[in-house]
Amino acid sequence: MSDSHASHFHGRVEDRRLVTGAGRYAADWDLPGQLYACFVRADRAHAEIVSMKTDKARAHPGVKRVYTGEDALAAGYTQYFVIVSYPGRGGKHIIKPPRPVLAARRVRHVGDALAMVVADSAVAAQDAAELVEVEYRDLPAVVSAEKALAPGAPQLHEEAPGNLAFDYEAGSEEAVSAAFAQAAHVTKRKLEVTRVAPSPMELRGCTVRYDAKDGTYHVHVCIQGINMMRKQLAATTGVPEDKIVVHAQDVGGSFGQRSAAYPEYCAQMLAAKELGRPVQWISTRSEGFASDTHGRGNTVTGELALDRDGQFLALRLDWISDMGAYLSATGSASHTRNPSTCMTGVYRIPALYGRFRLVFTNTVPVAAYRGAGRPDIAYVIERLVSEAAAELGIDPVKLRRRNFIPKDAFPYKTPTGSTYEATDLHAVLDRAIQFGDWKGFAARRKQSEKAGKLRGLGIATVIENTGAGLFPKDQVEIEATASGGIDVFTVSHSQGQGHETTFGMIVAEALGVPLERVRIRQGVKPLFGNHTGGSRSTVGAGSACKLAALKLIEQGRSLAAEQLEVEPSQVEYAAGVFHARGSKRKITLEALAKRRPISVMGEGSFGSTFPNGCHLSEVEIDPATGVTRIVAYNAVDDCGNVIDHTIVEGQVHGAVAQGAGQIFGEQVVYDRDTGQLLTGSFIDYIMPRAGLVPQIRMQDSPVPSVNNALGAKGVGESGCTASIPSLANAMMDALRPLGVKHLDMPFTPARVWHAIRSARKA
Ligand code: MCN
Repeated sequence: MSDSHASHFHGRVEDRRLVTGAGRYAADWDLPGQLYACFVRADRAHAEIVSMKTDKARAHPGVKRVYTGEDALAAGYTQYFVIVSYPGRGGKHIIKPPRPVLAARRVRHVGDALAMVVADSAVAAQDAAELVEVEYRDLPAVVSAEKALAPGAPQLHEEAPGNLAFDYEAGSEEAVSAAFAQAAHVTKRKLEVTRVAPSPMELRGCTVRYDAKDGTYHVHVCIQGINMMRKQLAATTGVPEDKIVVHAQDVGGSFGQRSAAYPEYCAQMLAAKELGRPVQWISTRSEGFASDTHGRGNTVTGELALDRDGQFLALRLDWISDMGAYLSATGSASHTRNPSTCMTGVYRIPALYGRFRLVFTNTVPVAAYRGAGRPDIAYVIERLVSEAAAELGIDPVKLRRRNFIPKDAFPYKTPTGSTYEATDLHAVLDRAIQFGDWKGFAARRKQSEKAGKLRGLGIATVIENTGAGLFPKDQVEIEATASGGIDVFTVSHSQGQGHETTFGMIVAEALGVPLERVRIRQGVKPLFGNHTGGSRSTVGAGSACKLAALKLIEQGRSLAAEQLEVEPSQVEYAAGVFHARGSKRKITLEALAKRRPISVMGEGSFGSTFPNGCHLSEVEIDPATGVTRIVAYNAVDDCGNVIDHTIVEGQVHGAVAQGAGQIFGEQVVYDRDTGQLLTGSFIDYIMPRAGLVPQIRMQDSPVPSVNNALGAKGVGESGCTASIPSLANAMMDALRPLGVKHLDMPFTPARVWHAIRSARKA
């Protein structure tokens, strides 16, 4: 992308607002008369609440009311929305134990909210919250999903015996067993996909106002889209969706985490109505670590069966997901349907079988996190493939090529029921090995060796499904206004993806008008459609933008025909102007809209797209310290037609940085005995620093999608999906020659150093 970059781009439309401090985030709402909430949170992982004394807190100056779990139970705010509606093994459905929005009688993770103090000021609320006295009876805690499944483990919910929330399977167990019986070689690994804390810059926050006149709740909150938020709030509170108005302007990052209607928001709804004043709550960063959903958290045993020639015969997975103490809206789909959808990766594997178990533990709930299961499955497949190549002494590129789904097999129906749309895997790989100078690696490794360093080359060839969504269609409304502007209304909400720019470009290009005339308005009209997530907005809302723009031209054509006194078929349109064919008569779209604003709706159902790519990475390890540097990163992606190259580069760059973060440092750690959160701040939770992220070089190798009006495939998550396996494979490539057989992420200096020392001793 950078190489062929001849962009007309002069910065994102939203950037001036955002970098000059003119953005409006959750904490910027300041409603007249607003009160402030502070949550009392569990300081332990698992305990019964024996008693709670709130009298001192209630007597604290400025305090209006203290809410507890009993209030949540009395209101009936105990249920929550979970996307998964499909059955699992044996036709059994997912178990959703109740979760009162303030924990009642029992707390199940450090940070579980059990009381809410509402006061005149944030300081008063916080001071009073410290006066709430809780007497607990401690219960044993379990923070590992595997341990939670073991007999005799502490039990979190009586509704979920054995802590098992859902037992799901995909593929054919029989076919896989038969294929394994024929295998000449089996590569087996148990792999950790660590639990991480998505850490958007903006802290989570919400302000709720209740309008007693019409019984409407106005919820000002950081979101990924209004519809998903309303649906969830309604599911918990029983308030009809049309009585919930969600307001949001700018959102400072989400990565899946802001899609949930968290319990805090519902507790605030309770208070805003009862107290008759708006109630605001803004999280702190440490509170966020203990109450914002985490991501990933899978332990996967994978087995790849190959024949004598290195052809893949079958893949078997035993996938155990740590869901935390309660189910989030998205986590259970992220760790069942999403990985099973792309379980064959980019390979023709005749037999697939995966068993996916979702498990409750005494930890923060897990939800979708950039990629939502796709990086996890790509990691498992790509590590197995590279390990198999090493075990068999086959070049990892050759092994991949040998097993790629051939170009003429697309659209390709996978054994787990997906239909991959067309792409050209060999073209992507060819370009990548040339771009990343695969052949020159041996010489570069020698150079590193001379300097006393270990060099490794990692490859990942990955595919993921994006698009589709909870709501079966996406709507966009466009209005040509009397003031000459083009207003575009969407319910998809940008959290940093630059939709004001790219959606604006789609409309501006379809209408042939300057981008400055187009204004993207997110979440202000209650349209039908999906939230931003699953890298689906361009495919969904973006396509609807194009269809709406084309419809606007058609609508304008009929109106212009009346003005120009010709048949509509005689009216031509170009660059904002309607002409009567064969005459000089014309009228602009602007002039038409001045007479009467023109409003149209574009809508459609757009299926999944399957972006894919090959990322080559090189690392250099200092064996004396275990410190690793990423010395090269070359990405080739097929995301179909690109709307804007700079934005796509930014998306890939950010996602690769997140992948590198997970591979080299990020990990949520709980004390395995007490269940205390050990990584509750950025001192202990290692975010990727600028120095970790190398220059990321990118090229595209597009095959346009046939599933949507733009020919685009999603790109927002693909950098995570590819970088995690690519970097891990690079690490293993560097360490394997020393005799290191296995290492899990994160590849921290200490872990790498220990692995090198143990291998040398052995
Ligand atoms: N784009 C493009 N050409 C394409 C595909 C996309 O120009 N062929 C542009 C789009 O128009 C959009 C951006 O790239 O401006 C991402 O588009 P898309 O792939 O459709 O993904 P979404 O807009 O649906 O974004 C969701 C995706 C997800 S799921 C997560 S998580 C994520 C991500 O995007 N969270 C982000 N990127 C993020 N970026 C920022 N800054 N902050 C987050 O929270």
